[in-house]
Amino acid sequence: MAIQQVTVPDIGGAEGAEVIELLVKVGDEIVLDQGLIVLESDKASMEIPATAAGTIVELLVAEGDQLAEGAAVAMIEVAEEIADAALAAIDKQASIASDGSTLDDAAPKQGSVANKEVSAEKETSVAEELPVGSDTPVPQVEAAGEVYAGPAVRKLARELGVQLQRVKGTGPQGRVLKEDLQQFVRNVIQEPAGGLAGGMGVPAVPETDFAKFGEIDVIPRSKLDKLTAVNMHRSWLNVPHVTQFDEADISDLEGFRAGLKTEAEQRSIRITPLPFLLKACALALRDNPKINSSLGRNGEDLVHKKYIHIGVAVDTPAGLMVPVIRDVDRKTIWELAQEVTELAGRARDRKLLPTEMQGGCFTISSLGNIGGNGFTPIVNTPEVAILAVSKAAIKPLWNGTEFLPRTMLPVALSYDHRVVNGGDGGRFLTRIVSLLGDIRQLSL
Ligand code: CAO
Repeated sequence: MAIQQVTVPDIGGAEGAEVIELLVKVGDEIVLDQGLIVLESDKASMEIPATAAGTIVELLVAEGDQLAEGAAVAMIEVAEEIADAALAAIDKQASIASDGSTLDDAAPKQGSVANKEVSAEKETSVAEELPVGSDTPVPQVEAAGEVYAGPAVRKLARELGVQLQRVKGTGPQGRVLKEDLQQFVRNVIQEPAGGLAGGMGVPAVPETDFAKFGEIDVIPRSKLDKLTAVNMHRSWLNVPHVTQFDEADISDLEGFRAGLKTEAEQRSIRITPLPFLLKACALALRDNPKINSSLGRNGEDLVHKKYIHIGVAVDTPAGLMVPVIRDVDRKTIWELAQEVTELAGRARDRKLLPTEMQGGCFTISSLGNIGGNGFTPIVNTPEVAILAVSKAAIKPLWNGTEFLPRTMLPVALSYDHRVVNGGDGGRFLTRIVSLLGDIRQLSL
């Protein structure tokens, strides 16, 4: 029987990801690609799949561990028929290895790297302390001295000048998480500072004892939900938002889409209005480069991007995720439809890589299948604009002589008013509406 070690694959440059769930235990029989553990990084949660079918003989990680690429996850006793093929492959690799090492030699090396990373986390912080007034209340610290925190958190603490001992950790064994650090800084910022006239700042919402008013359940929020909250709050506080509304007449587009039904079935592709929206946004972004930009150097520069990558907000049981579709302007409607379905599916199965959620220039948030006739989305910084799409409805439209029943799609564009002026926003949204209203322009 061959034993195979499963390690963490390339997780897209994430500095470390936390084990949030063990999906198997020692003795479990597993199939190829079956999820073994769930990792959660700052950007995504993902399952690490089995690289062979067989039996789990050893699990090398526990919930709360921080893992990097190459860290050992589990040992699998490979099922017999696969083992023969695997052994043949190992023999072949061993015979061509120039330094004479075999796969068995490599396994402990990977394990020792992972172990080193874990033990390195348990060290005393020497970071400088945040300059807080002596009368500023500070969250309670469980224990002085040693602090449990991952390398990414330590790095952030150093950058912010926060002494980690002062931060209350809410992770396993009191480990300090990134959100704890962010909450600590938020608390400090929100406290009335003696130096500011009138104690200006964002007043904290007072704690409420809800149990006083009736029965309650307290449910810990998922890491993804908490990260989304931090991102939303940061965008909301940093970006002066303006939201502009319009309606696109998509009657012809809907007719065209209905006509694609048979071909879509043959191609096994589900075609919704979303790929057309992606295409319209890509063309409008190409014509309005200011919307396809980000602020650089703290507002000193505007970074124009020559690529058009668009994020699509996906509602998943674990929380909101925004996979990014690359080079939307260069893809066909069929390609876009297929990619949206594939990425949304993997987002819901927690199989997206962090790199698949990076590099977006613009975001579409569609609640079209849910309902509502409009909402004001929050800009997904460092992007400068986002499009909200609501449910299409048939409405009477005056054509100059009579009212005609037309399918109208409500759209709303929120933009960062530091970068995008009303005129820019208006032109951009009008272009999207015009493209959606004229399927010929969209396909050119
Ligand atoms: N008006 C009317 N019907 C619409 C529509 C719209 N604007 N958009 C989609 N539909 C229809 C689709 O055509 C489909 O029906 P048919 O199969 O009969 O054609 C049905 O609604 C279901 O669509 P869908 O939601 O499965 O697919 P989609 O391509 O429209 O959207 C995705 C994919 C991933 C964007 C969506 O499933 C999703 O997760 N939306 C939520 C995004 C979100 O949470 N935004 C808020 C973020 S801020 O909190």
